[in-house]
Amino acid sequence: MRIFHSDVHRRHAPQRELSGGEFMAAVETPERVETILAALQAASIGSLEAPETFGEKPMAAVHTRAYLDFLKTAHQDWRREYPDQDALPLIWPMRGLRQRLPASIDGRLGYYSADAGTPITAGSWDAACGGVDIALSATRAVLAGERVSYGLCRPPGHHAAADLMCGYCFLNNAAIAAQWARDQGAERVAVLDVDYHHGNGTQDIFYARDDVLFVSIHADPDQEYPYFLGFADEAGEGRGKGFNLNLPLPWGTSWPDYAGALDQAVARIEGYRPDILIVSFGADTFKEDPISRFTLETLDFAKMGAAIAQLGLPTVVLQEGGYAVEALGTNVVSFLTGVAGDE
Ligand code: OKP
Ligand code: ZN
Repeated sequence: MRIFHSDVHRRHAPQRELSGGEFMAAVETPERVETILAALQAASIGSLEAPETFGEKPMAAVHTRAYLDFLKTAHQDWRREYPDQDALPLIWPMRGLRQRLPASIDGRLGYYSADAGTPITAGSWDAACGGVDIALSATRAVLAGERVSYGLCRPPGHHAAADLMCGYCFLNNAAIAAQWARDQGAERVAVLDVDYHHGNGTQDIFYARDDVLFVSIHADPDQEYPYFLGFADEAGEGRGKGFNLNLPLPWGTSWPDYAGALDQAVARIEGYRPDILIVSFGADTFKEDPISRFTLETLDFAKMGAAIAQLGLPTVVLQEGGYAVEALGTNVVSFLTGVAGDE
């Protein structure tokens, strides 16, 4: 298995995040990647490679130009107004307010975000671009004939929409990879999102399209972040009707119920006959995850991977969440071992 990683993610290292009404130590940290790398090396599960550079064009096929330009200078613009703090929004253009882009950095932060839980630091843009390069390098490897590749993306991407940052995500690595695979000639692309949280950004980006199927298993948004998307009745719209499948599960879900949902997800993907499968993999379904409430165990990730491997599809695994840092590397290796099968 070809594995892609780089150190540029370290440039995104928010110290604190706003959660539960107070500033807490950030959970989406550079240590996440370090522990995964260490476990990958110990397991000698594949070759570690540096990503190639793809530039902004593949990003602009998914995100708006205005959003990319905002992100690129957001922290610099913020620093003209504020001392050395991470940039955070505090007001959004919600019901009854104008959908109009203001000049002020506070206004623009609100316009281009969906929550106050996604701090922008001086190096966030560079780190996010590095994540995209990793995702695209992993996708290129599979398009070139590798059966499975893994992109150790950080920051994660699946909450980011065309012009919204959200839930620790800035650029939607999986969506950019899916679109790029289409542009490289893949006719049908399936995205399977098994992160604990619904991939609202990915769903939104492809909601009206039938050339990218989005299937997600996640915590019920009635109980869990992102709260405002990810319900079972969201099936797609227009040409995309029938090409979005949400399988929400309640807090406390353990392997037997999870496996049932995974069977449905796999059956839907099989019926779609995609040329390539992109997996948004989050290990935050783990029982000890500090911000999540499913109860999967380390060996369940291997079963999850094996169920996905049964599809026999060219498969790109991209890292999303997973915050139980001590077990994170082991959980990722468990999953990848399952996906790799007998290779
Ligand atoms: C990103 B990914 C907890 C707040 C949680 C955002 C969670 C984002 C998860 N009090 N805020 O899907 O793993
Ligand atoms: Zn998550």
